[in-house]
Amino acid sequence: MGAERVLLVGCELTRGGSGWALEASLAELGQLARTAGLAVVGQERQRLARPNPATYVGSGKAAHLAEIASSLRAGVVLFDDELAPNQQRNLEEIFGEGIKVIDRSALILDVFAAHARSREGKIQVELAQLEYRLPRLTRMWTHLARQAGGRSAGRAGVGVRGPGETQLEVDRRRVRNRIGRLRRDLRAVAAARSGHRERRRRNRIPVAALVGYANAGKSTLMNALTGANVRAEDRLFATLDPTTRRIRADDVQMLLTDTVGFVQKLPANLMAAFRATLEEVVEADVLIHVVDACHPMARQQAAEVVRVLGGLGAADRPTVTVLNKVDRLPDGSPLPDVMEAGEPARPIPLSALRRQGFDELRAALAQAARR
Ligand SMILES: Nc1nc2c(ncn2[C@@H]2O[C@H](COP(=O)(O)OP(=O)(O)OP(=O)(O)O)[C@@H](O)[C@H]2O)c(=O)[nH]1
Ligand SMILES: [Mg+2]
Repeated sequence: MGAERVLLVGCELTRGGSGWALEASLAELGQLARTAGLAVVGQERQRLARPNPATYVGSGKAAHLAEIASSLRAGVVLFDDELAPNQQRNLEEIFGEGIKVIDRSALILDVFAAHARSREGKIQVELAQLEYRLPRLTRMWTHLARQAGGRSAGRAGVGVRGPGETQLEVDRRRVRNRIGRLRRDLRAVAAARSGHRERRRRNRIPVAALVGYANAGKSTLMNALTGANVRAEDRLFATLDPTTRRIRADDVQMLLTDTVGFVQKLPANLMAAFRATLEEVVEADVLIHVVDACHPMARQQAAEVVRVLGGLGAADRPTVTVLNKVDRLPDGSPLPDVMEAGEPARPIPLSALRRQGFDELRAALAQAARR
């Protein structure tokens, strides 16, 4: 069986753009789609003053997309921006049977679900997926079928429990119950994790956390510095679960943690669900911000990481910024300028693959840890 065929759709809002060129955002969406095992068969764009409340794109464009999708034999139409539940439903109606409509958030959740290994990671992903799906459950699979025993079937309103509920209401209740359960499980795992951190703190071992955009080379650097055997691959979200190892930076013993990378437009409920994992980052003494120096959007990627860290309350943490993959930069080409205005330290050029720049990194780490 071949991979499922997907048509990408990106919109450029003429107001309130994010600074990401549409092309770059679509390229990243395509990379995410391939990571999820989909085959990208086409790309469509539209410039919009504001999203159409019913169909996100304009209604003429929606009809046009239906034609293109069927001529390309695409089974999935993937939107780069988050669709409201009703927009998704309306589009599915326009595209007709056999064509699924999903958005970047749903895709990211799928990729996370496929990569989660630890119990905690799996709980976090399932929680985020259910929260995403809850408002999107439809009557499609239920046709308002009344449950057996529904006496007051005709008059049962939303929120009425027990006999008389529609199948949709039952489904929603099940999902809500499951969400409640997952939240409790997560609290228990998070408590164990914070216990670990507490012990580390008592042992006074400083912790450095690798942070950065997805695919920047965090795990490769982790492996090179610590001899760990973390999976490092040329795809987004290769790492979800945090790994921690000891390192020596000059005369300072430290712990180094590798964790999930960021991309733009990470779904908010995913960030919330990953709070416990991300606390490893938030509570680190030092951050190593790994930037892919070869990436055409290096500057925007670095800014996005800084923005996400700010949202997590870690913006003021001592940070060592490294420009990774310099071995791939053509000779004489300038390093990208990724520093925020007013930042004192210069970024350290480095190659995790060739183990270049490590002395300077160790010295900077030791200095930051002693502070
Ligand atoms: N040329 C070159 N490639 C590198 C370097 N560091 C990492 N890579 C490659 O970049 C890709 C991504 O590396 P990872 O270490 O998995 O990146 P990551 O930041 O951990 O990615 P996620 O876990 O997905 O966020 C892999 O194909 C690496 O081989 C480097 O210094 N030079
Ligand atoms: Mg990784």
